[in-house]
Amino acid sequence: PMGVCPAATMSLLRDNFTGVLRPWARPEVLTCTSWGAPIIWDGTFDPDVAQQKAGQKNLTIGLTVFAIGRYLEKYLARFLETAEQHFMVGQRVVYYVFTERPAAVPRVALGPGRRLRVERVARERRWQDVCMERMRTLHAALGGRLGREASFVFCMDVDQHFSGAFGPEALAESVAQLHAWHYHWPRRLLPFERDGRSAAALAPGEGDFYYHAAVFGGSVAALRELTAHCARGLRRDRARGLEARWHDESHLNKFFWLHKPAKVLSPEFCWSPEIGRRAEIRRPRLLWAPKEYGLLRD
Ligand code: 2GW
Ligand code: MN
Repeated sequence: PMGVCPAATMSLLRDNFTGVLRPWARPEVLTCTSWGAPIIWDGTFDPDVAQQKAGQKNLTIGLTVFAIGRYLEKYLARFLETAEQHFMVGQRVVYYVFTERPAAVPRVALGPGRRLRVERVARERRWQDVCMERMRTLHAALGGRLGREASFVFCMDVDQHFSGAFGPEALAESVAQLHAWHYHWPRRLLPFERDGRSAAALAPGEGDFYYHAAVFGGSVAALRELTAHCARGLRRDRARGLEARWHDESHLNKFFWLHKPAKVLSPEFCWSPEIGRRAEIRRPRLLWAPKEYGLLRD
């Protein structure tokens, strides 16, 4: 079956960060990539062992989120409250909220070992620029205090909430999220940027998976590279009057094509309830809020 890994890959998997993976526990899905990175599905790891191992390393895990304009009132409180219940419980966590209105950030009760920092950013006029500016802002933050206090960081969209444990099984040098709408599509139909003039372009036949920019993570060093790459590509495209099909997400997909992620998260980690039930989606960890583009994208 397609989910079974070759022996060489299996030994790579055993050496993986958590060292607790059971890829054979989900024979009906793909549990490793062609380059030997584990694809994390529910049941392929032991959350208790992952937590215990991460605890021994005494990590600080960063979680960054942008909440600009109406997205602050609409999504931030629930995102943070549910992160308190589910994100890296038992580890040291530092939230970084980027907003143009620090005073409006809701006061969320934080568990022990968990802190929240608020960073002021300028508000971009176009919504596309709100999304794209994140790469440059993250790059700067990773080179500053965030980079000094965290060892691993996850960068997420705010228009979603946690609905299940999102723990240290998701940590690795670099982590990409399979896009819930596209994980079972044929590769040639994936919505990569195909315009060869764009820095984000992938040629026909290129592209492993379509990754979702709502969740990506990794070590500070890896994320410094990722954000630099994406910010550079966005800047080059803009200088040529181009904008990639899915904005920063297109550039993220180009980066992960060139620099393969060390770990891939199944769509269970960031699921869209609008898709409906799927047998292979056992326990979603994050759920997207319904899209209200008509209301919010003006
Ligand atoms: C973005 C688009 C239209 C209207 C508003 C905004 C907006 C985004 C905003 O007004 N304020 C704000 O804080 N944001 C932040 O950018 C927020 O963290 C949000 O979750 C993130 C991405 O925007 P979002 O969630 O509306 O876009 P999605 O869910 O369609 O995102 C995918 O595609 C984007 C590029 O078009 C990004 O790559 C994103 O990471 C993807 O998940
Ligand atoms: Mn989103």
